[in-house]
Amino acid sequence: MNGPDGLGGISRPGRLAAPGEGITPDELALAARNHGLPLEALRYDVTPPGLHYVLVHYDIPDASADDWRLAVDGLVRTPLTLDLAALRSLPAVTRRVTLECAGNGRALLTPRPVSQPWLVEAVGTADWTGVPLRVLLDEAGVDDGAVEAVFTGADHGVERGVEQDYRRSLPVAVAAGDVLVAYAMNGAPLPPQHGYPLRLVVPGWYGMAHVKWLRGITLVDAPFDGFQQAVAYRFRWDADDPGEPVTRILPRALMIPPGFPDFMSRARVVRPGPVLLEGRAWSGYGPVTRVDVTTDDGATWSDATLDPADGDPSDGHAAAWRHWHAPWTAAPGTHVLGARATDATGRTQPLTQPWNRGGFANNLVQRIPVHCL
Ligand SMILES: Nc1nc2c(c(=O)[nH]1)N[C@H]1C(S)=C(S)[C@@H](COP(=O)(O)O)O[C@H]1N2
Ligand SMILES: [Mo]
Repeated sequence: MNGPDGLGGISRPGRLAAPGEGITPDELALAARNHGLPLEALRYDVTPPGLHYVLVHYDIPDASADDWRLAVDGLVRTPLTLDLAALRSLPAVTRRVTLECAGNGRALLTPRPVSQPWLVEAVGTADWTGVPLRVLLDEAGVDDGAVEAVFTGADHGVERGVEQDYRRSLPVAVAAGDVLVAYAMNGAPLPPQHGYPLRLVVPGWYGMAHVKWLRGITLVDAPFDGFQQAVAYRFRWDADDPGEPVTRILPRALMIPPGFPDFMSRARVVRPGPVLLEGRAWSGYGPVTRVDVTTDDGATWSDATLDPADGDPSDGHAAAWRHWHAPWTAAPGTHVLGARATDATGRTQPLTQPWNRGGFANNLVQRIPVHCL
């Protein structure tokens, strides 16, 4: 079916859903490809294979580790071309990192930005193994004039009329910090959907920065103005606003929905008596220092107990989620549960939706209706 552009709608601009407009077939197709974390899987410190959320803009490329090459070029003294064997021969590090899509929460917004319709489940935690990016940058020798590193994936597509390879940049100072070029996830080669054979991992940053199927790193002397940097992933309030870039992950707590679900509505059923409320909390700005829990839809809040931070704390960076728990005694009736994370910088979760046109970084407190029977 051809749209007004004569190309089946491939150059349609981004849009907001009309009042009362349900999820469209296009959004359903995206949701079927890009799945979330089943919330009961919040029970695992490290998300088991296949349960980590997935977000792929175009197609998963056909890739083979045997002939994969990573080029490091642009403003460097010695351009490099590395194969997987060369990368594996360098000292490896493993980091436990919680990854979250910047669009998490989008489908709950009013009006709804029409795109991948996440509710709250676009998150997962993995142990990523690879080479610190700074090792490769040191080996190549970054020129003083370089301001950003541009990362290119092997996937190709068209988005709002712009044909492109998936590309994102980081300022050189960020790239030379805590960033990994990873070839393993949870001790095994990356699965195809998570970037096989090579991806970037940028602890603390929303998912769009973690370029998968990484084939090129180019040092440039001006801020990168590619689509995924200058058009997408910006906080805008109207279509003409140049906006601010989306960067680090805002705090969020999620609760494992207690009891058992109704098949269609996923409303929860619990029995009267003690119920352990538990979940995970994370922030890309610093350690989560507090989680508050409500069982009366935000009328009152009480402190949950935080377990020690997970993963490797050696660099003091809060890269993985923390487990939390709180006791509750369920009484017959309907209750709305929620949890609210606060981090060491004082950032916390809003109680009313933080709307923007792309539906990014919507860390509104999760609401879980529960029927106690
Ligand atoms: N090359 C490439 N890298 C990419 C993407 C992509 O479409 N292509 N999607 C990005 C987005 S928006 C997210 S949220 C994360 C998702 O990573 P995951 O699928 O491993 O969870 O990958 C990022 N890296
Ligand atoms: Mo994303």
